[in-house]
Amino acid sequence: MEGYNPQEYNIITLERYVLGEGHKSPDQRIASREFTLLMSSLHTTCKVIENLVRKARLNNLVGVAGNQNVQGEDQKKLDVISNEVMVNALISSGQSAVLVSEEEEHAIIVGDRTNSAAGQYCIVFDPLDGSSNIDAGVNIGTIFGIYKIREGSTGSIQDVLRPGREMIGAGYCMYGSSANIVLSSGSGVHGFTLDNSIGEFILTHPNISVPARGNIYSINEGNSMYYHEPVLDYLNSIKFPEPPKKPYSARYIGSMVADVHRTLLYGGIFCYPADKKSTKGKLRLLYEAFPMAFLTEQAGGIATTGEKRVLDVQPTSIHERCPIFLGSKDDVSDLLSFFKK
Ligand code: AHM
Ligand code: MG
Repeated sequence: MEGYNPQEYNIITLERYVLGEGHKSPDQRIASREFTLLMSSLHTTCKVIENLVRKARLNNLVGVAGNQNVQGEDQKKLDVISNEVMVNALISSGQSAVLVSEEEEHAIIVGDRTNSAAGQYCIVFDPLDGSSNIDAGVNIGTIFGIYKIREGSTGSIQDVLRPGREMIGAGYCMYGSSANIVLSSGSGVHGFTLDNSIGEFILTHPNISVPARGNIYSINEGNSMYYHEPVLDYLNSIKFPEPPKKPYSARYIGSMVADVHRTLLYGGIFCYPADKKSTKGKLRLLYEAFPMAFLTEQAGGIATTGEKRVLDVQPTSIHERCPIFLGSKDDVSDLLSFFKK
């Protein structure tokens, strides 16, 4: 048939992708009906949150909720509602054992709350990251990481106080000009775009690979007066390079999801360092740094604290913070050379 390309009609939805991956995988932790159900509840959650975000201004969902979270930060109405949506969806999926949310002071042990058998997965998440950008309609996102419950456990905080390298999957959904889910269950990183007309996430970015070198740096330079020497020296090296090298461009949105998304696609480096004011940095280890480090490594990049691989950090509490530098292999290696001096 003229003008007919069968490939154009071979649409891979997120559901189909997860089912296919499960069937292919020798890894029993993801090759199961249970994992598929969990992923399905996660991506439905993202659709619900995306809908709330799009209509926030119209439905009077902008502004603060009047509470603070455990970090002492003002919660926005959308932070609170997104958390509610996500906790409910994950509990009712029947697949979760432990939930850790940025918006919940304590870990939720699902078996205790529901009096029913818990599932096998522990999900750590930031339901709506980039709170300072919500009211301006700038890109924000949901971040999640997944651990399989430890052998013999029925769900306890120890199931999530584990290094990020033990995660079996991680991802984020960015609510921007389109909604994009980017995820990995340990075999590369794949991106899906929501087609609102059919209500499905469609595979649009298979096998995302972060370029080995970029020309963009992303950091809140307003904090420069607090930075330690290695970070200052590195920044100088990319802003005032020896000719014929050209200086790097600065891009900083202030939503980790959006800044990391750009870094994965275009390359370069994203940084939230520890400094003289924030001695452990700002970003949370379990549900911000680990998932993004997992994705970066799966895409062929590096994620470091400056001292060690992010995924090797041993968490001691669920809301702890961690410095992070992630992105292109060559760019992050250059940064690390300043830490070694
Ligand atoms: P949040 O979880 O309260 O939204 O804070 C996390 C956000 C990240 O998305 C972003 O990378 C960072 O905070 C920006 O912080 P700053 O405004 O200090 O640059
Ligand atoms: Mg956050």
